Amino acid sequence: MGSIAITARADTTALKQPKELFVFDRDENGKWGTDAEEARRRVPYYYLPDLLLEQKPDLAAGIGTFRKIPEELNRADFHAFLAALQRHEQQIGARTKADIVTFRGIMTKLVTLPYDPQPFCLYIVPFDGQLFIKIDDSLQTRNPVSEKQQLHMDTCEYGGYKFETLATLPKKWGECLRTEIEQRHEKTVSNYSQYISVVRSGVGKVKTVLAGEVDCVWDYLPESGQPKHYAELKTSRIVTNPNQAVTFEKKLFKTWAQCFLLGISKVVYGFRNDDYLLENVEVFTTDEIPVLLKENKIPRKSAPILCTQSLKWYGAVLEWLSKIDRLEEKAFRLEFKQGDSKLTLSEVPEQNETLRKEIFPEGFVAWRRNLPTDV
Ligand code: 0WD
Ligand code: CA
Repeated sequence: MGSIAITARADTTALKQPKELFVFDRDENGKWGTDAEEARRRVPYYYLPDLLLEQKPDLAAGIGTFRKIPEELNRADFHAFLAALQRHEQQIGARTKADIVTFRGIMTKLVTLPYDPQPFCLYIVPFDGQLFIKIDDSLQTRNPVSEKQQLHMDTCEYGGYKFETLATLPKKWGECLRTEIEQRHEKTVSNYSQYISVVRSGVGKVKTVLAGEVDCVWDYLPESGQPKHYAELKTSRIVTNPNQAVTFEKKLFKTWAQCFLLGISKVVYGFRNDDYLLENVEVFTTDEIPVLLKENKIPRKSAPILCTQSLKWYGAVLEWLSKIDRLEEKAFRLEFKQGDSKLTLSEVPEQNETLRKEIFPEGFVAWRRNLPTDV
């Protein structure tokens, strides 16, 4: 049906400052809710005193008791998202203005493509004049790895959540019990609960509504949510040679895209050694990362990562996607194959019905159909 070369660039990098529309969350039992106030009461707050760091905490400690949500319950869940969107629209009495509605992680894949060309398969489903974009969950397979490598990957995954547990409080500092602050290293690590922020942003004329997971509040949470008060937490191996520096740059670039898309202003990296002990912590502002990447003088084989190039590409892709016919209820596949120099768009009529069931809850369809089109 069509394609876009990955060398395509828009003239402008003018992105609208992301504005949070509402939030929702998943609780410790894995149950999604639509109540924004409840989610705001349960969002974690960043708090990592130097004293804790001086003890070089073990990020692998307690791995045997990890409360890990089963993979099949941890997919990007459109039903949960659209149920929350419906509740928000009912409260304000209007449809959310948007050209594209999707998850932030999907847009991260698009933004980072020029410097990290990983294959993906997305589905684009027009409904009510808007494009809903979903990832093909069945393709989220992993390459086979050795037992040792798997153990290392599992430990790193656990270590990331352990770092979150050590670096955040379950509520504001002043509302925490002393034990909640001081006994965090003994707390069971879990990835059941999740706080999701839904923001409106866009490039040029294309308006996007993105839902993305947020780790914690950086300082305080204003009445009307401004995503600049959030922080993203990450862990990485300490950087001790140029090769590791190049690897870390790529991670930092992906983290920049992830945060930039939601308007999150702080990134906190916890650096661990080969024994999974936390050695130090560094805070980056999202805005400074493009400068760091551009000016970092390390020996490298490839060209430095330029975030502006990524944004011009993102602008070109969104503009191209926004031209898809949204009036007819068709279904499309947007694919990037390994080694390709373009994204291809094709119609997938045979998947139309299944995709619509996967994406749209009945209540949302009924709600939108009953809304007058001019509000
Ligand atoms: O394949 C899955 N199970 C995925 C689930 C892939 C992508 C997203 N998700 C879920 C998330 O858990 C969340 O509920 O979708 C929702 C929205 O996600 P998003 O913000 O659009 O996702 P993204 O930006 O890709 O990732 C944000 C966080 C990750 O944080 P880190 O710091 O690791 O980037 O979502 C989690 C993870 O905590 N997450 C995953 N958890 C388990 N398996 C995965 C995954 N494959 N991908 C992201
Ligand atoms: Ca994180």
